[in-house]
Amino acid sequence: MFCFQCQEAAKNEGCTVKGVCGKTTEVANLQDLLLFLCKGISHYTVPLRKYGIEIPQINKFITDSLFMTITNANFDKSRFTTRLLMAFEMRNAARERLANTGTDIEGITFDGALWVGETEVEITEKAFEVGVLTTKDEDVRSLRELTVYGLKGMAAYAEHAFNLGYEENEIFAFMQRALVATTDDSLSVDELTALVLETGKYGVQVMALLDRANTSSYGNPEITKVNLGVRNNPGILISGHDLKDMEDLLKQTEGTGVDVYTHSEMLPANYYPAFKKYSHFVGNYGSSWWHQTEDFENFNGIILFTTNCIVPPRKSSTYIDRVYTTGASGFEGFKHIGDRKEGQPKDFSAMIEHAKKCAAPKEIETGEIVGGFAHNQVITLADKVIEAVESGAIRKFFVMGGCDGRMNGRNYYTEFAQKLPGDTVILTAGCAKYRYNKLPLGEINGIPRVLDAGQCNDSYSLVKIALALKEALGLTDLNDLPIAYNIAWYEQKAVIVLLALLYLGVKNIHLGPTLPAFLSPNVVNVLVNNFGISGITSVDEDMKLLLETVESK
Ligand code: SF4
Ligand code: SF3
Repeated sequence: MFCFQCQEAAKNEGCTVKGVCGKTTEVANLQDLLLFLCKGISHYTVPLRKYGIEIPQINKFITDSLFMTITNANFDKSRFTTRLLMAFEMRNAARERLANTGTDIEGITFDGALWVGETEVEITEKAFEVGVLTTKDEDVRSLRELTVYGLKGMAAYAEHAFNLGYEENEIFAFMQRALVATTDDSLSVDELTALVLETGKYGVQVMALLDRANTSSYGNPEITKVNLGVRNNPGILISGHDLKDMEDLLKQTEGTGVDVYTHSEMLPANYYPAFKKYSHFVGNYGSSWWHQTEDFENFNGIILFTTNCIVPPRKSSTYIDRVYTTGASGFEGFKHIGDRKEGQPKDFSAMIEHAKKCAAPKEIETGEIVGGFAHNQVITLADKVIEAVESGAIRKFFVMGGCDGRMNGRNYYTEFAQKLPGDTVILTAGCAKYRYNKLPLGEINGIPRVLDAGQCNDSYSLVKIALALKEALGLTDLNDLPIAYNIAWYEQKAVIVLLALLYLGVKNIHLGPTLPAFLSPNVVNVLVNNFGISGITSVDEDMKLLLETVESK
């Protein structure tokens, strides 16, 4: 195996024996092969579109498959094996459709469009031939992988939107066209760089789509005090990003005596009017994803993963039989809840019965946190915010969204938030917020100093807020706003968020805690020269630099 797609890549170079995340060599190889076959299928679906032929099952299959290979989403070998077999079927169907158009399919020679393997040995051997390192030129490899990781993030967001009945063929078409482009040896470095930026363009489009899907289905997030304490009933702790699962779960648990709590990235579900109305929806329990081993022990009840991030449990963990996965997530040893049947809600009944037999959660903290500052809510507060900026009460905004992770160096973000002067405001989205969202950072004229817009995909909200501020302050360039970007990344959804920001022309982003291992030195140079991207240094140095950049404006 070789994998360097996330911030935990071993030695910041790549995992070669077993993933730091816990992914086994076997699963890593199966994921490589699945991606290879998705590229192969796309070699047929891209030309099919020239005939106006769209195959919805394939669009869904490729989207789900990309999503399943995101860091910490799915560790279950059998799910990938089944998918490889499905991939062969999908590919055959697409090939046949293309042949029926009269196209000469013999001209399609990409190996992933042709290869069929049946035995485990064949699969294992093939995986060595199709992984990341088969692209020898490190710059080409870097740009190809940057694109693929962006596509994985895009796929995750497209999937959540799809679950709510929102989809755009243009996004599926781009994903497949870009997959094919990553197999094209004739593309120059400049062309691949353009592809990376185009990925960012579709990143904006998919986040806008998901925002529409979420807000049309559940209302606009509103300022909410989220309870951190517990009640005395058995509970279900729901984690991940999928709001449709949240809806189905709340409906099915109503009146059963089972309470619902959010964990990690599901916290923003508390901000939606459609969910807030349920009296058995108690609040948020615990912290960001990597604290789960401890949080799940303490919770005592059922845990439901709707997406990443899963931490493989220790052998001694007592919660293993209380965990369920659904959607793209999976882990051998956890129970999996299958997809919804056409037009029906997902069936959580067995899990709810199981929950009834569990003890109530142990209280690990009390109090509240405030969130719900997505674009619609902030824009209704616009006058107050603009007045604070114009009077100097707010000197600067710091976008500190993104991911959280286990690395010790991430204390940087807590310290940074603590040391920020009192006339600055943090704008956040994603699980990075857990590094500072429980600190007593106070308010400015009634505006909290940490404004949480929601999940990582709600970074789109932060962009909408920035655009509205630009307009209100009569500026022409987003980069003239008093906003600094100090973003933390971990997995591939952060990659699509980053590419979306670059596409929108945001400059001088600080990215940490380390720069991605998949960026070659030359690609880093392109990002530095064209976008002013830089890594983080020390809290004090970065603070000085980022505060100065504003003052000079
Ligand atoms: Fe390593 Fe990250 Fe890949 Fe897991 S996802 S194998 S930690 S680089
Ligand atoms: Fe977090 Fe996994 Fe990235 Fe969605 S839940 S931001 S790390």
